[in-house]
Amino acid sequence: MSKVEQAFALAKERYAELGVDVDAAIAKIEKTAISLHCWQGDDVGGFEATGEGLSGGILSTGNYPGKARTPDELRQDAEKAFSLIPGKLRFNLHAIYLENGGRKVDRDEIEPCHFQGWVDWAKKLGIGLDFNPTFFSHPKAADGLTLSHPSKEIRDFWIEHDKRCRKIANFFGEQLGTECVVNHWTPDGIKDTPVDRLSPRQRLAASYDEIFSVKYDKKNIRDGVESKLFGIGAESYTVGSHEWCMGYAIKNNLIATLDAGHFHPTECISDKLSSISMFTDNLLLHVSRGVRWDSDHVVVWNDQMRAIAEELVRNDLLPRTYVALDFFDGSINRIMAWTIGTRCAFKALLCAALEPLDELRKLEKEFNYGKRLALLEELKSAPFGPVWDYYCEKNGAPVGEKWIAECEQYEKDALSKRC
Ligand code: RNT
Ligand code: ZN
Repeated sequence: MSKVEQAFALAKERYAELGVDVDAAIAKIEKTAISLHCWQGDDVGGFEATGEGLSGGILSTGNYPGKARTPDELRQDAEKAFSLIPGKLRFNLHAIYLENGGRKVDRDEIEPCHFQGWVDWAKKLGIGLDFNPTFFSHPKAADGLTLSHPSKEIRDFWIEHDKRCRKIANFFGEQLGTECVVNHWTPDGIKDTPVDRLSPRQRLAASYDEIFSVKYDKKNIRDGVESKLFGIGAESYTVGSHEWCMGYAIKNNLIATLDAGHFHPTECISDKLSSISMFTDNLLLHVSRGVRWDSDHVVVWNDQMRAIAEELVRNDLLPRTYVALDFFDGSINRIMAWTIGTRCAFKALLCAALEPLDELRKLEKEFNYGKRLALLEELKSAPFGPVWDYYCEKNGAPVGEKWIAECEQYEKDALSKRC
């Protein structure tokens, strides 16, 4: 027996004393996929090569060397991250990550063929792909409005873009045999207090109505609309607010995407999951970490991450939740960023699955809140580490800090050669 297995055996005994079936918990998390976002690999740059900088009220800061400059580099980097992460993964693309063969292909011209390279790669790895229309970093988004713009011409341009994105997503679903989750996020908003908060929201609804009037098989594509509180340069008004997106999603049988950084700083998405789960079939999460604002810091295993994971497990929401990540830190090694964030997300899920739920529920029902609190606190020092190590080993990923050296080696061998 290896040291990892020995420690695991003892930990398993201890959890059994607490009434927890460790093997069942591991099996549950092994079924859960996390969608790794491509955009951490190159600071939301994409491959349109138009020279347009990142806009839309989001910001990637930092200039750490070695970012991916081509689709091949991004794929190679992602594969490195995959090898360091234990668990089932998907890959989440944005429309700007097309392969245009050096020819300008505008957003209203993209086709499935521009993503064939990604599909081939996903097939090779046996993973699913998710997708996002890109409503930012484009001259036609310069007013801060896209699908809700007062000009019909601009709205039509973006409607066409999104329709094409859904067609591409449907192609992904068909090709890969797993539904492609499309997240629709528009940066639409206004810097200073608007006098008309209603018309842009009505226009946004009319635009989405047209986009979603094209029906696809749900086996291939699922659609979520992502809300937001505010963005840089759109501090006073966001067209697709939480109420708007939740209302639109519920009314139209879509998914309301919840990004952990898109609410008031003391508001947590964990508390929203049980409520929304009653009114939509599925949930789509953008697991992120806001620091003071929607800063998209790398996800860590903090209280918020723990609470999100606990809510998903306690309410048995994992089977109908699409877990995607959304952070972009350009100030550190980007493969480390991916690996830290995704390992933490899996870690949080596994830890949440190790609760004696029946017992805790029973205590709560009996109003025995003292014992409930006592047990929850004791659980915090239960031997989770050995279970996590075993889970990593079982799923072919490095145990403990060993992955860091692998990342450093990759930086030496590959990243440092990019200048
Ligand atoms: C922006 C949204 C959105 C983006 C990605 C790149 O605030 O969170 O999801 O981060 O589409
Ligand atoms: Zn997001």
